[in-house]
Amino acid sequence: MSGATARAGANVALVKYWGKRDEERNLPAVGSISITLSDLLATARVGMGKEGPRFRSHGVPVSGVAADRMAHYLDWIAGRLGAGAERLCVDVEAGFPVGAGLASSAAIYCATAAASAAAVGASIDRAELSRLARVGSGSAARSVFGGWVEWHRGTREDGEDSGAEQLLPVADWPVALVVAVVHDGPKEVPSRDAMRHVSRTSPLYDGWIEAQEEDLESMRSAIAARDFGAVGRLAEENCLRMHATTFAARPPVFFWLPVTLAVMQAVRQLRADGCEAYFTIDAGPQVKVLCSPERVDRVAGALAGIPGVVRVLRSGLGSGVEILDGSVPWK
Ligand code: 2P0
Repeated sequence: MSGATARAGANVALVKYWGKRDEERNLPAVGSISITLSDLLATARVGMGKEGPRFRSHGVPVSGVAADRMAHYLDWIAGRLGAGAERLCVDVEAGFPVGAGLASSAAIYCATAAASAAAVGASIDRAELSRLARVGSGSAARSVFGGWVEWHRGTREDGEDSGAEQLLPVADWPVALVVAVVHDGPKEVPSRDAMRHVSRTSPLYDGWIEAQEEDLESMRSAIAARDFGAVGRLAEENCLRMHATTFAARPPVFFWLPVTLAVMQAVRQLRADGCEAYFTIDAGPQVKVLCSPERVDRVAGALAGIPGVVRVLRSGLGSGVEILDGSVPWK
């Protein structure tokens, strides 16, 4: 059986993707800007076979909605890559909690897209790969690239202008991220469902869309200027605005736990004490804290001491998806 293996890192958005303009093609209602991580990695091995489960995790068959979603995607990408007759299957391994608000779907779908392209011998570049990964999970479009990344909203109906590009490679500005894991289980509401519900029912959603372009512009400038304080402040504001849309939904969606707020307060206290660090939170209760590599130990130590913090993860910035083995014209 021929096949290929790819590895991708999760990414964390500093200006968030929240809402879609097309659910089938995963076209976002807004652009977003993220950093790709080096230490929260997922590996996907894609093979071809007439029988057997389409989706395994660490060798164990996955069932239910997640399996149906992956099978649908594998059929779609095989068709797009001109290998429609092939029945693709995938085995993924994530080195961090899945479905817990740690962007596992970004890493998994990005690695699956890259391994699929390599397995069928498709000759595509990273920009094309980003658009293919996007259809699996929107945020996967960003994990194709390393360092600092922007995913463009695009305006075309076919989505051909909605992919990611690199703003800065890792070496140009290597920041660090500390994750306070405050809840170990799967999250209550998948982000896909929450996004749909919020965009349909929250009276604050229109304001979110309206403010996004300015945040994107300010974030691009802050990154270009390597202005850490501006990046951090914008990231916190954008995150809080996204969560405000969820609180205002009918019925409301709460991703936070009490300890989520305790971590946010600890980050503000660190700043008051002269340790520059900024938080962001995605569709779950975990808090991700941006700081410089020199401050990781101090930040991690402070977060680990907060009652209710289960674990602290540390990561640098990664260099984007890579093929580990397979016969690959993929570049
Ligand atoms: C982000 N999130 O920009 C935002 C912030 C969650 C909060 O991207 O439906 O799993 O697969 O496109 O990519 C999570 O959404 O959603 C996400 P789908 P995805 O990181």
